[in-house]
Amino acid sequence: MSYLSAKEKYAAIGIDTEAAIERLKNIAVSMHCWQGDDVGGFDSKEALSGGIQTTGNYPGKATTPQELMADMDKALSLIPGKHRINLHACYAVFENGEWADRDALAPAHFAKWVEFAKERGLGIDFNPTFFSHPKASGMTLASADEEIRTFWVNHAKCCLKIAEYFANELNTFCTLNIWIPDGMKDIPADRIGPRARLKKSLDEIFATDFDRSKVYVTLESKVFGIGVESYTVGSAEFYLTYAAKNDIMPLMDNGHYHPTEYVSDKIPTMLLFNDKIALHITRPVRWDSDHVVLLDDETKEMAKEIVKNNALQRVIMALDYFDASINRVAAWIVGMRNWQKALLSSMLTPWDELKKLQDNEDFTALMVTNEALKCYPFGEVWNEFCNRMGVLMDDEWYAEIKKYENDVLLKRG
Ligand code: RNT
Ligand code: ZN
Repeated sequence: MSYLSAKEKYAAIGIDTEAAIERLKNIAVSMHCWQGDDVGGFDSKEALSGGIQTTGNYPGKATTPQELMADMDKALSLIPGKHRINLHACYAVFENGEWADRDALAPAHFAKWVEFAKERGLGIDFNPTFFSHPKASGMTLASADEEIRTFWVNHAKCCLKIAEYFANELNTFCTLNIWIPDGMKDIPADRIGPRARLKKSLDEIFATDFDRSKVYVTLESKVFGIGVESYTVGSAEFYLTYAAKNDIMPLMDNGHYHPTEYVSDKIPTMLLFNDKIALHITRPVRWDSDHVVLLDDETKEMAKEIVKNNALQRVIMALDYFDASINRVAAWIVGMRNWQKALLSSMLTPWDELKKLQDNEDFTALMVTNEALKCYPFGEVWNEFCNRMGVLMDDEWYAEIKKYENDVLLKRG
């Protein structure tokens, strides 16, 4: 089937494929830099900590800022559209032998990233890094040790400044996402104490002056991590309540809930009570495993709740996964393209019609129609989109990556 006949088929059910293609062109997704080096960063040789883990040792990992930037460039060249990049504080680029600890990071340490983003017309999103650091062996913002807690409060304050710098330099907002690994392996004696300290730390951080129209602060909750299985300070209700009371944006990572809970079901609720929300799009396999995003049912359901509810301007979309067992550049491309496909697939769905069936309680027709739609020629529209955006098709781009692997990645020491 050609694009033209696909276009006709969709037109017959009231869907304008041209409008969908136009809409998709303007959607920027934030691509996380940490897929490129297994969440390593450049500011220390510390092992990854904080209860998150990459597994695998596929060759060719980026080990310098230059390599990471080259790999991101390669990935972006095979992803249709203009996007954003997402950095962590541990990706500071130090020059001429200088180094700064996390509580002394400054905009200058990210000048190379601004240069990179400016040249390519990308926005930057940012994350303080509360892990992989000697002072993060226990709790961070919730620490009972006042010196440690203050160190991390200061880190977050530095990051607010850096986020503002990104926004000013790049003329677009900067999302600043706070996720801390604080929790306990075993049953806590005191659950409220650490949460009270986290609340206090957040209050101190947000008491600093920053431009909320440019820096969108988001808070990411979690249910558990490796080594912190029994208790997580920054739980869902903790951050939801804090965010609601302090005019801050909640961020939902779809790996951070009990396995029978779905973020697709949470999105519509959150949209009723928040101007904007943020997502970390990932693929949890049995746990918060951070597998590469596929075009699976839950990914499509999440996209549906954004597109159908006309919330593309209200949901900040970032990817978050780290797979070290496959080609890391391919991992970016697969995940980014799949999220775009999920959005497109929702744009090609006659939601008004389906909603009517639901409201009329015509559940048989709803099921039949939904199933029939699954065989519509969505792939033709996706290919047309890739074609118009000047990027290779799904069955073409991997050859480019294989070549890059042989020419570049495998030559890395
Ligand atoms: C960890 C969170 C967090 C991290 C990144 C590296 O469980 O999902 O978003 O993955 O900040
Ligand atoms: Zn996340």
